[in-house]
Amino acid sequence: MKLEPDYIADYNQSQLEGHQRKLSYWTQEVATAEPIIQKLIDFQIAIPSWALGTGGTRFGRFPSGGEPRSLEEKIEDVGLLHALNRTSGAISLHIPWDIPTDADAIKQLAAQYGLRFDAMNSNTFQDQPDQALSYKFGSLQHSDPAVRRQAIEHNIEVIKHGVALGSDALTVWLSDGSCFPGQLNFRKAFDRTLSSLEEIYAALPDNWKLFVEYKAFEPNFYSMTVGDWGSSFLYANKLGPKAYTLVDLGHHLPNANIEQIVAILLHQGKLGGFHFNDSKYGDDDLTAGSIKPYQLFLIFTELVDGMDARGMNHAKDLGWMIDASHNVKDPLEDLLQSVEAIQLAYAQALLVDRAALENAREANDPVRAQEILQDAFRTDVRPLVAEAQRRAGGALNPLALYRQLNVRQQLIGERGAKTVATGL
Ligand code: RM4
Ligand code: MN
Ligand code: MN
Repeated sequence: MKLEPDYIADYNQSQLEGHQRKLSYWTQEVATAEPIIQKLIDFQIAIPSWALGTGGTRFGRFPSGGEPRSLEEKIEDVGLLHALNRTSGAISLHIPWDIPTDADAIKQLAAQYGLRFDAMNSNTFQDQPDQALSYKFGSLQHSDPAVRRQAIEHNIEVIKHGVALGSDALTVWLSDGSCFPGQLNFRKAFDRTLSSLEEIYAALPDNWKLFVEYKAFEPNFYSMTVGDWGSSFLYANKLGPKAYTLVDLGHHLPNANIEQIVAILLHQGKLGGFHFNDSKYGDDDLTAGSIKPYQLFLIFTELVDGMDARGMNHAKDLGWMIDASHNVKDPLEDLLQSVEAIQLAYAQALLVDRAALENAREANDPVRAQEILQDAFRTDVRPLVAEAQRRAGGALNPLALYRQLNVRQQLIGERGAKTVATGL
């Protein structure tokens, strides 16, 4: 399904008066409104190819139809999101779930929707039907060099697919670890993983980055070989300047101070990418901002501050991606909500009075510091986000228009009620 530009223009026209009323406060009263709108226009968040279908748990999955049946249809779905919000201009592929058979054709199709290819993701956490050796006891850490070789070769294959598509990063998330005390020699697992990663690193093109993603638990529940930001940072440092840590919000132990982790990684020049989602308990992969919006804001406050301190480009110098699962929501609606939550947190972080905050800190005034942060967090920045989307050619309210157009019903009509997308 392709959105006719008229739909968006007509919809925006119908909402314009109310929107302009809310926006006028900003344009008249807030000096930073224009630069914030521009930053929002530039900011793009990649959509993972595995998040376009219905997710599930090990107990069940409840698809509601119209899921994309192929990579082409996944690109079409991301194109649809991007047409609505003009903020989802990239897609991230997981191999082998989404192998492009004709890379040129896929690249062209994506370009028609204004999409580029974000980081490529390898998969050595599942066994594939045609695979010679099993990853049951790990991949890059495995005791058998032949298994490690197979996993290394897979990652190199993923890089090649990415090169053909114009991507420039590889994300390695490993499920390697152990389920029981005594099962694994931690030192050997570390050394083997490092030397496997070194071989993958050596295969990276010059302009590529390697993102080492960490996760505290699951599917291994006693130890994870890349279990926390410290381990990831260690691997990234040992690998070299093209290697970075990737933070996935759901991959920490409960109550971890993620904003502090982000601040230190950025300060050390080793934060490379970000996976957005939200959680109450573990790697719940819920809609970004649905559970802890204040935490998301605090993280963005550190991101903006840390990137500015290093003179980084907010839109381009870190890899931004959503990594969520949609168990009871329409996946496309869920993604629209996540993107919006990220935009809102970003806009609020841009509003923080940095100079005043720094003064409060130097004066050891926690009351004032809290006031400054919460002043930004409690500001309704939705008119700024809507205006950025409108100026970029998107809808003032992407989710409302999605519903008004009955997109899911149309997709079910085109693709059927029982289609199943590849992914988790
Ligand atoms: C993992 C991790 C990875 C993602 C897989 C599907 O928990 O978040 O980034 O590729 O799930
Ligand atoms: Mn992730
Ligand atoms: Mn995850």
